Amino acid sequence: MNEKLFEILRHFRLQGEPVSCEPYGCGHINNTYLAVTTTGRRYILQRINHNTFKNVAALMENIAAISDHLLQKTDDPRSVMTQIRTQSGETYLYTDGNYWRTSDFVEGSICLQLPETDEDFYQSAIGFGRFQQMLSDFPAEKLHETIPNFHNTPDRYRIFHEVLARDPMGRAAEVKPEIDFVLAREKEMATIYNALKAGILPLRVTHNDTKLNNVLLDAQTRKALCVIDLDTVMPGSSLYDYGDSIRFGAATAAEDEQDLTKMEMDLNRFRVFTRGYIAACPGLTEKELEHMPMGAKTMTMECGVRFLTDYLDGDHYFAIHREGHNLDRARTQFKLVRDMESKWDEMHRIVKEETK
Ligand code: ADP
Ligand code: GN1
Ligand code: MG
Repeated sequence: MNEKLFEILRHFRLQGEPVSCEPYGCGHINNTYLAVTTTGRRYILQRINHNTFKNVAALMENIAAISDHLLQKTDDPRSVMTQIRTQSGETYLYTDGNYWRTSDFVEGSICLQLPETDEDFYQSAIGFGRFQQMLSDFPAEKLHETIPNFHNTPDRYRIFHEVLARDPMGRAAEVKPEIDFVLAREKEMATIYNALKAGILPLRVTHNDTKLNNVLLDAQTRKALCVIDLDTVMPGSSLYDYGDSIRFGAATAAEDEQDLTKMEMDLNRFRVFTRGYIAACPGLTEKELEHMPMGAKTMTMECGVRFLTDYLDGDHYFAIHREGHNLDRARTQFKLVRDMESKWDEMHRIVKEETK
């Protein structure tokens, strides 16, 4: 196995010869490895999931354009991911039916699965907020849509209905309470999509996958350092980024926690992230601010719907590490949605307080 990975690594312009290459990180989509060479340099090697990303060339063009844009706005090269080219100058390698890319490992950084302190979460808000702000003058027409309808929540529901009707694994009967939970909120979950379509919310260039583990913090200062996982950067709503961060980082337990009594949305974390995001994105409109709680709820619900759909469909999309993994993930999201519903007025009050 390692020899195969070394062979792939040798296609890239690395400093030194590869000496190790091991699976790394907690992503659900790509296969990620940490590679080390004889010089001690470290690299991230990824097999790009081309089931998810159908057009890898377009995807890599997006990443190159975004990184160039960001690089022009910073003096710190560690704050932007650096892709390593292949010996022939390409941004990715296609071999044996797979697509591979390599980037510098961002040294002296940490990547968290849950915030350890409020300040960590605040810094992630600064990181993602600043990223959004820096892309506010990026020409959106240059971007390819890497996953069409990615945060089109009504379309996620449409797919859910389709899979439910087929029920290919015969799993629907055992998850009736979850299905009912999803269906009861279908109409409300179109709010953000409709507001965006009607022009009430502005279309921006957004990251669209703002989990805490997609932003690196500086290990020494613990300040926001570098936004990673740029595969889904596309035109979207700031509420997608804000909401997805709340979904993941304001949660009191891991995304796949099986003990649901541990899962809540922490209002203090909600406040801290809201404060950081508003500080880093001074251009947010009144309508965007007003819709923040709905953004958090919608992104959480949408993610739960996607996990449940994948469970019903036989787990083809999200990598699973145990039986029922996607169902566990769906359940944590629904528990979070329920908790947000019980804290709804407070969420609105907090946004108002942080806007003043
Ligand atoms: P996925 O799309 O599967 O989530 P990511 O690009 O997010 O893949 O990478 C998975 C994990 O690998 C990240 O959460 C992070 O821990 C780590 N990682 C990725 N790129 C880098 C990098 N350039 N430097 C340091 N760590 C990285
Ligand atoms: C996936 O790639 P990763 O693990 O950062 C997914 C997100 C989901 C998330 C749930 C391209 O993110 O949309 O919110 O899992 N990414 C893609 O953990 O589908
Ligand atoms: Mg990721």
